[in-house]
Amino acid sequence: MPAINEVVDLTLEDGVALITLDNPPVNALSPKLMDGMYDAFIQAIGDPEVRAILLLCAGRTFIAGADIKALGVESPKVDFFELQEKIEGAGKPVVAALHGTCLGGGLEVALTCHYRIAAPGTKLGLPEVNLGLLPGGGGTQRLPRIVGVATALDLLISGRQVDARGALAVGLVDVIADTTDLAVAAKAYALALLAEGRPVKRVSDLADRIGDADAAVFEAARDQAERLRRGEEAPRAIIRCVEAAARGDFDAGIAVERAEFQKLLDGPQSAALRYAFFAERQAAKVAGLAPDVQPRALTRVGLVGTGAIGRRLAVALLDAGVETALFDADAAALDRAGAAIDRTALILTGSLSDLAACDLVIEAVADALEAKQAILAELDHAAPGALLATSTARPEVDAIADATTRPCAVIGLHFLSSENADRVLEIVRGKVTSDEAVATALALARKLKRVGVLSGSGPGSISQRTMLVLRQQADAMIAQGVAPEAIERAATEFGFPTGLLAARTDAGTATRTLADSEILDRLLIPLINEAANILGDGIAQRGSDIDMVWVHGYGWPAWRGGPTYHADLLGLPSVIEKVQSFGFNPAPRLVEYAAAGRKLAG
Ligand code: T1G
Repeated sequence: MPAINEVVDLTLEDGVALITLDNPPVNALSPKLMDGMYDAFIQAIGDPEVRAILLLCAGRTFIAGADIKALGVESPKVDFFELQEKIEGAGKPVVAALHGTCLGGGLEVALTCHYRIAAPGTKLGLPEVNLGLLPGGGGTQRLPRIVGVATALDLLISGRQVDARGALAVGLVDVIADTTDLAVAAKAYALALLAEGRPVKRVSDLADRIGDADAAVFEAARDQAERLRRGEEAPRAIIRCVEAAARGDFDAGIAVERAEFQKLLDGPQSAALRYAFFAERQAAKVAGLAPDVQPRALTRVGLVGTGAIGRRLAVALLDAGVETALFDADAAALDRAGAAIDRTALILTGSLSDLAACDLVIEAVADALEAKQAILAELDHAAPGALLATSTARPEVDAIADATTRPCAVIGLHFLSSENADRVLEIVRGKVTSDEAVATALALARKLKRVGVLSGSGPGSISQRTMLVLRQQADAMIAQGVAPEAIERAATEFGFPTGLLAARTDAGTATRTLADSEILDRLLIPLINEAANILGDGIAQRGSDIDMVWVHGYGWPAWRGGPTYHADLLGLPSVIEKVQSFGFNPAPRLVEYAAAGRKLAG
């Protein structure tokens, strides 16, 4: 049998048609992949030699979802539902062989197959809600029919993944492969199904699990949506789709799902969340890094300082599987930290020389320049082969690096950890910090499941300069008689988590009332202007990096993209007018991009 196209192959072995997809890096459902799948299924279904069909993927994972870049931009010749009807309607068993992360449209395709076999370690999920969407390929109708309404709502609203065993337990997969070669196991499974004369099993025909929901289940789902995703539209749309599924008419449910999906796809929240998806990944791309630079292995990391940051870091590193040594000269403090961290793998030491074997040593001592310079100078000698990092939130990375004989080996690691969002690691590059140190810091971010964002050191990092402006604006309004609670309310209405500005308690009585929109302008417009200054100063590589610091460091609602994304939505000329109305000088980058019609987010 010939290859169908460059991403879909069709072969025949012992009466089993193998449809193999190969669309790196994650076998995303691009239009070409979908068109190729459709042609392959037409051929395999129509071929009398073919007694069963196997759908499997080459590379690191089964289909990880629709091609997010193509959504709303490029459509396949064949409608996704037409492809699904072809698969599910096949008169011969269709088996999906799953591995890696079977997500979104990938799981929806798998659910239209009649049987599913998964390699151990496979993860499955419908994470569309993270993109401001819902499973637009029948997922809201088929998932409840397998796992029941309550479990389906939880999976759809949280967007979480289940592992192969969990999927087996709830019926999402039928069997877990017991060999490392999934294709061999899947083919054997298909042949066994034929030998046993097992019928085709259509998920859309299942009905006994969707009757198990009463109004309380949907009410609980609405509460979960409000708690987990305040202000987001997708969770409520998902609930409406699952309510349609619970009514039992599959085709009517699909019609509801299609309409709700399109509305979300056309809406502003999904556009922002898809922007944020790629912005997160773009941040890890550092221009100018030597192409052959290798990060350190991060086998063992040393920590100096047993305060809150040191303890939090020790736990994060140990949980990421990194051998961790914690130093404090004060034995009692070390014991207290050891007891609080309570991880047997943690190495506690009172001698800096024990850190000599570390790839990286991070100082997390009190936030005073002299103390940081002193400890880095000692580490310079105690751990001569290690990269050195200062966890300062202050703009003195260069001054700290100069306390050592090898400033190129020194980098700043700012673990933004507000209680609202702590998924960003701001990597502050000193004037002479080496590419190796930057690459290692990015690798550390990945290991700690944080978004690594590179910031120059200058008069302040991305987070320091922008947060400072925001606080100054809040303080100025309070000084003019605006109630702190009013500022807090406007910020939370916008979507910030509560406590962002930690309203000051020493404010006098409120004598001035401003509309929420005015408060927001006074908070956000100067912040945007400072972001444009940061870009102009070369402290941030791109606007979307600044957005990631705010979304994952301070809880800017991801469904609003971030400061520079927001500026583009407002329109840069309008932003400039407001900047001037507040008495600020518009950043040159803002003026330049407005004149050129360019996007600040980049
Ligand atoms: N579309 C396009 N590109 C994607 C992609 C996708 N779905 N997923 C990943 N990539 C790119 C990513 O940008 C990066 O590119 C590279 O692949 C590696 O990704 C109809 C509408 C699969 C768990 O939401 O969760 O299906 O930077 O760095 O850490 O109902 O990617 O190398 O150029 O993240 O190993 C639903 C999203 C889509 C899954 C792998 N699916 N992806 O994580 O690698 S909507 C998702 C992920 C949908 C249907 C609906 C993760 C991953 P580059 P990576 P990773």
